[in-house]
Amino acid sequence: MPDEYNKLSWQHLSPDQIALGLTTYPDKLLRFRTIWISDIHLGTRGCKAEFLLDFLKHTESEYLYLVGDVVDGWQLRKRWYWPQTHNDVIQKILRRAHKGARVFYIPGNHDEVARPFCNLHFGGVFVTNEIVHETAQGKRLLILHGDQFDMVIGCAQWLAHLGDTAYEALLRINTLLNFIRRKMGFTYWSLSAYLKQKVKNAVKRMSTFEHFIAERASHHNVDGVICGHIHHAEIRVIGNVLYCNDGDWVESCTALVEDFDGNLSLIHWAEQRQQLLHNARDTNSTPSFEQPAPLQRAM
Ligand SMILES: [Mn+2]
Repeated sequence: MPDEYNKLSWQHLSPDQIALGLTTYPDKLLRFRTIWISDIHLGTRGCKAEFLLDFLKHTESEYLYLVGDVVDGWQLRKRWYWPQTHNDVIQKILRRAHKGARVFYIPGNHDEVARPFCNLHFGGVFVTNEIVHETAQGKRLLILHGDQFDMVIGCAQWLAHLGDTAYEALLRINTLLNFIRRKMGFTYWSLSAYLKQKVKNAVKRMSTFEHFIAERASHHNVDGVICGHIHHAEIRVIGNVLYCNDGDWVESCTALVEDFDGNLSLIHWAEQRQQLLHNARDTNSTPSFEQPAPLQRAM
């Protein structure tokens, strides 16, 4: 069954197929010191809530950071879409906070309605615009959503996600287009060159975004920065700053995690799930980290 799950193109799974894949390894649990997730876009059809629920079911952490765009207020305002699974995601997160995990919520641009509630607690979830996390190695990481740097991104972002197949198809369309243009007496116009330029610009903008954020972090006297927003998971060093992006749960189903030694890594849940759970401990084994000490009562 695990192999079958791996072979499936998970973006086009039917609910039955999802159930098939996700019922494997019911008792396995991955433990981390910290988990960062963002760009969940609850309230949209694109949201991969089943995969996120599965991820939440099989993971545990002392700290959980929700790095923005958890709920897509823009889409919900246009058309109400709120299936049970989206409710379950919220419930699971709140339950974590209830069970003692330190949960932080950094609103993004799609859930900017939550921004006025910064510096307040809701059901054990602390809402904040920016926060610094200290890893087990003592590294200080600034966490923000990242839309503050939107002016450097522009609108042709989707072009950067075009795969090779799509690009090949465009080349063929271009040939056909110019055949017609020639017949009609027009001059050659390269659609592919035009789009290639657009893609190049989009990629350039993305890297400008990353550099902007890294720059910002270097002014904050921190070792690194963690953000979301551009739906592109990554860990890399820019200048003398560690740049981390936790990706999204619309396309890539990615999370950033910190282990108990303070090492950061990215998890591509759909691809790595089977392997990770195969190597994981059973749910019932002893926790690998100390629960926060209960409050001492003065005698
Ligand atoms: Mn965003």
